[in-house]
Amino acid sequence: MADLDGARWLVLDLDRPPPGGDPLLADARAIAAAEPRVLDAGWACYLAAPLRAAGGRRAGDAPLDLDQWRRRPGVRRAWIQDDDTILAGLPWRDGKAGFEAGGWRTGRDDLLLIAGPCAVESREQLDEVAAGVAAAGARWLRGGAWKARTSPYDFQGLGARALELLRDAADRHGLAVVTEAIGSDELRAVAELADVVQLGSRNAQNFPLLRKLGAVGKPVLLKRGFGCTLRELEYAAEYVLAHGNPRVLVCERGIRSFESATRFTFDINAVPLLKQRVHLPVIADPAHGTGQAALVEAVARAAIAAGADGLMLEVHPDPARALSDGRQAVPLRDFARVVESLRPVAAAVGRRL
Ligand SMILES: [Mn+2]
Repeated sequence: MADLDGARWLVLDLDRPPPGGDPLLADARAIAAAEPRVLDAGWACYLAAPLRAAGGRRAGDAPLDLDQWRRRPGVRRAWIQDDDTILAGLPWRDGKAGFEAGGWRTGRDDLLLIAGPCAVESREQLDEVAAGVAAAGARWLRGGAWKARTSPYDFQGLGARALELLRDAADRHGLAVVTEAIGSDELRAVAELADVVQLGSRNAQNFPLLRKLGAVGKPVLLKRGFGCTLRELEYAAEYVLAHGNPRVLVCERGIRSFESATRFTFDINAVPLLKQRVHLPVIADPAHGTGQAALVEAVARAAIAAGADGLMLEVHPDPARALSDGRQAVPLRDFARVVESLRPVAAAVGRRL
């Protein structure tokens, strides 16, 4: 977490498209040169344009004439902000359209349902799951190609072959593909075949990878690290946004607590808190958040009631034989019933599923 040290940002939302080269920096320098008092006064100056950001900051709290900045050519809006979530924070969204990710449009009433096995195990397994979850209303097919497993002797995933299977099954059943890139090597392949790139909980603060996700050209689903604060999740999102990718979704997937009755503790607080702090879609993962299939439905309902924009569920045709995370997988034969049970909750909070 950044040490704010009393520093504050002057955020300038520039509405002129940058003209090439490193134009934002040029803009920043031009404006700073024209307004030396601002820097002399110890004010941090952060100049941001759509998808690009540059600047520096210094501690200080001299009074600042915001109106003077708002009158400058090319400056659409100007405001002062204390924290570093400049592009992820709510003020940045104002007046900007949402985005499209895997056929789903953010900022609307319809909830995003993501479902699939923890890991891609075979063509047959994946095809059966894809058909079942598509029929029940899922839009994205999940499934691990490379798995970041705790033990080196656990199933590590089918790798590149799984990506092809995902693409094929998703295309046949009208789904989009979201799958995890566990490292830089895998990222290239995932970005090519998947519709949405997932960053896993164990990589939540892998800053080199977060920077690369900024340039990946596909939407990114960021899972919260199970040992990360919400502020750290917000900053992970800010990394991706600041490195050029405006399409970021954040996912609460449970944190490690003293409680041992469940695998992780789903942090229901995270859902409304993130909605109040960032403009990014908030997805809930009650499978990893509980680790128990019998709890998934209830926690999924709670997450929708709390304001989640989507759910990610693990589904398996035969959980007892799953190669990973079988205990938290909803059996495929139960999936449609589980989704049905969520619909009244969604309707009660003005959402559609
Ligand atoms: Mn899993």
